[in-house]
Amino acid sequence: LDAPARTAAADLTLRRGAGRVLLDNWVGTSTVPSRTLYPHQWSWDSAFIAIGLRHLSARRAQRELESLLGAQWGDGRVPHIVFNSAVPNGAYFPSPDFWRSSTAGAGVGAPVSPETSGIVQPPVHALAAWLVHRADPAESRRRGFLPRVYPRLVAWHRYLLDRRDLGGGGLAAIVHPWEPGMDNSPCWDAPLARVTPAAPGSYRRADLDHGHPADRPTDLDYGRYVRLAVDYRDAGYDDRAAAHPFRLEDPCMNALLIASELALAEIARCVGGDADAHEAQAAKLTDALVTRLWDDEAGLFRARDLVDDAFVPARSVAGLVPLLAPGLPETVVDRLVSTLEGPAFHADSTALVPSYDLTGPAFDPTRYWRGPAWFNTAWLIERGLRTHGRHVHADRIRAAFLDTAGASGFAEYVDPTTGAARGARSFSWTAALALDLLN
Ligand code: 9WN
Repeated sequence: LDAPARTAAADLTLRRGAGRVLLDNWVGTSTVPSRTLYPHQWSWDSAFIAIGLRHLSARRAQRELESLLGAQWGDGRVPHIVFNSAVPNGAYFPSPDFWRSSTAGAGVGAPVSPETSGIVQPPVHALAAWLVHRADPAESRRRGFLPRVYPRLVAWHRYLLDRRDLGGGGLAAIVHPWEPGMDNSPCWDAPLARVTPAAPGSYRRADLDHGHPADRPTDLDYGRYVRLAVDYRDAGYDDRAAAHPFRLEDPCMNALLIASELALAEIARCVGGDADAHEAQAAKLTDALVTRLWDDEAGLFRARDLVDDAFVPARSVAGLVPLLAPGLPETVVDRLVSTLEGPAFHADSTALVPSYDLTGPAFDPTRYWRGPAWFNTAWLIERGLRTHGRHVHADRIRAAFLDTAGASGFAEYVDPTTGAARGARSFSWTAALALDLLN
């Protein structure tokens, strides 16, 4: 099927709307994901935002990444949230007084300021830095952008490859459901069932001030998220000391690490680094990804639970994101494309990619990462399809993305069967990635 044609007028309206969202959500040195729900700086959001922002202002896009990397910890981790001290404590939960990074994380090099969370998110940053550089190489050189960010990005990847190789197989592990950026994915149901939830009265969910309860994770999920975060904090955020009762290898996280290692190779060529070493690392990661996470029977990558060394049963969009890796065997690419076109991930009505198997037992079209279609994963899959020359399919996803992003008011996510908006509106990465696809 060919993608439906979009008109120049529709593109112009979308471009203006997307630009407006990014201008409105800019707070001086970074962009909030949403003015209401997420009033601080988020790690992978900032990377996606920079990828769109580069088309409006390369300088701003550089600052977006620099401000995030400015909050990097001594052990190399890039925190998943960098808190804005001007925002009232109760505006988002968990807040700085929960994470206590500057004190609890001091042993592993958390900065004295700003306050941050103690966990991480997927490493889209080197890819973003390279794309930002390419948007305006002269401005990038003038500001010394690449030489400034390169050592930080290298340290960030080293953290993931060393401290987070909890399975010993060469992949980076996640230790909290907030880390893969897909908080309540059914992939985490079984591993989370082992976690005793924190007492309901011990914290207050600020997200429900803005988000509809049916669109957000449940209280039971939150109790478990809180328990895992408190225990990590109480172990000083030290990966050598923490028990990590929740530890998994996630395919999306590792696919992004591969794409970012390849971007680091490009950056290394500009700054006199060792490009070959980054390419070799990407090849090694690709092998490990296929060896450890490819499920040939299911036709997609799966998360591996390191507690029982087994695949989790749920099939999620994270298992399709490895299309981004250029070094995948062709047979794997063919299978991934078939899965993408099959009944589990192709919603005929909208051509959007759901976050979880449409035919799966946990499918819920409105609840967050349990079914809704998200724009960042669509952008990654679109890019992955192009990486492997599957342009017709990529065109279809691009068209569905652009139509739905505009019609939904740049929603955080949408019902994959109807395209109806869910979650926050004027959501930054939806606007940023729309802008990127328009360029
Ligand atoms: C927890 C900011 C973030 C995204 C995540 C998304 C959501 C936070 C939340 O919002 O997570 O980090 O409060 O639910 O799941 O991918 O980075 O947009």
